[in-house]
Amino acid sequence: MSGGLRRLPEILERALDGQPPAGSDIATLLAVTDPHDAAALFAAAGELRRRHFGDAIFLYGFVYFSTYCHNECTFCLYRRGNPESPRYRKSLDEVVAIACGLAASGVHLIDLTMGEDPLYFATNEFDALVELVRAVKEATGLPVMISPGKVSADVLAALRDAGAEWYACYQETHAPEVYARLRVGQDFAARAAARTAAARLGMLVEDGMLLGIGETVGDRALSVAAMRDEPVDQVRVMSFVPQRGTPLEHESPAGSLGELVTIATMRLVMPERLIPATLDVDGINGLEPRIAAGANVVTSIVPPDLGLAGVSQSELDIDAGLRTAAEASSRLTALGLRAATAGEYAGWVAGALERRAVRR
Ligand code: SAM
Ligand code: MD0
Ligand code: SF4
Repeated sequence: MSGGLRRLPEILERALDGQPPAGSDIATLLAVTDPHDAAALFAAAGELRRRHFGDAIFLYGFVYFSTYCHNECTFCLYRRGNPESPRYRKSLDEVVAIACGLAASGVHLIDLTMGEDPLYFATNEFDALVELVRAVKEATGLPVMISPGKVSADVLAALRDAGAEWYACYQETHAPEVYARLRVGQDFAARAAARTAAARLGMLVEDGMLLGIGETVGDRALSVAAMRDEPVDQVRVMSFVPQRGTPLEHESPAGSLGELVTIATMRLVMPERLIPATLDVDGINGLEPRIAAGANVVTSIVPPDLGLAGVSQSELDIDAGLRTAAEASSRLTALGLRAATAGEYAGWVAGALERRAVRR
């Protein structure tokens, strides 16, 4: 056992005692690979999740409504010019119908996600997007998250006024030199500033990091600490999944242990924040280990047979009907947990919005 890991029991005990790991202890946790150490880490993370959220898990419906994009992120299937990318753009009526179906299936939030679609970005004209948010909000009555890429504060304010409670925009890595190889040609500080602007406007915000894109454990620790210090309410980690037709196509996929260890570390560092268990990396079989590592939101629930894609797994488990609220709920029950009620999630959002308003 290395010197760092000898400290593990002490770090976990302190975290359970209300002292979140900080400084070099974050990297110590992120470096866990031994199965016994990992099990102890996950148990502590699960206990902290239980204290803050009980046995209730939130469910997010995912609508990737436009896969057109002007950017060239090296990790992404949907980057501009990739002939292998499925391209489609759903109409407002289609999106509303999809969102209503998701709402009826029991999800707690609708995540409206798009590439940086030239339809809006080329003309800097986002009125149609604002109308889309308004229509989905009106038809479902659910909290709405918008994942439009990097947009201006004015656009964010209009999206907020149309009913979007949440803005998701992931930095991927908080190490600028790693970022430069991923989000080629996209300004590092401007992307982070979009999140800050959203928080100042009183929106809830999500940031996220990717694993397996050439980062070190130190870079991962930098991301966890950066997200802790940002005004963000939901913090995500996803393993990079290599995509056909992209510059990183032949990289080897990140093993899943790193993502689980990162979820658990984030739970210890930020016990009260929302942490996704995405179905977009390992499909429905990825739910159980991520929840066991301390996640409390199932994301990337996608209705089957509507021609909708995931992001990192464009097809896995979608048309098989396994990325559904019903399937997620039954997997949660098997873990002794349950899908939250709509009221529980709406209550959490209302409380978070209130805290955000006070901090402004
Ligand atoms: N286009 C918007 C943007 O980039 O902000 C929103 C959607 S984007 C497709 C959502 C996120 O999916 C990215 O920020 C990235 O974290 C994740 N992602 C994309 N491709 C991925 C891949 N191949 N493996 C893992 N995660 C990926
Ligand atoms: C997910 N595939 O929830 C989606 C996506 C965008 N806000 C979320 C990465 O896992
Ligand atoms: Fe476009 Fe988002 Fe993919 Fe980057 S991650 S290429 S911005 S869809």
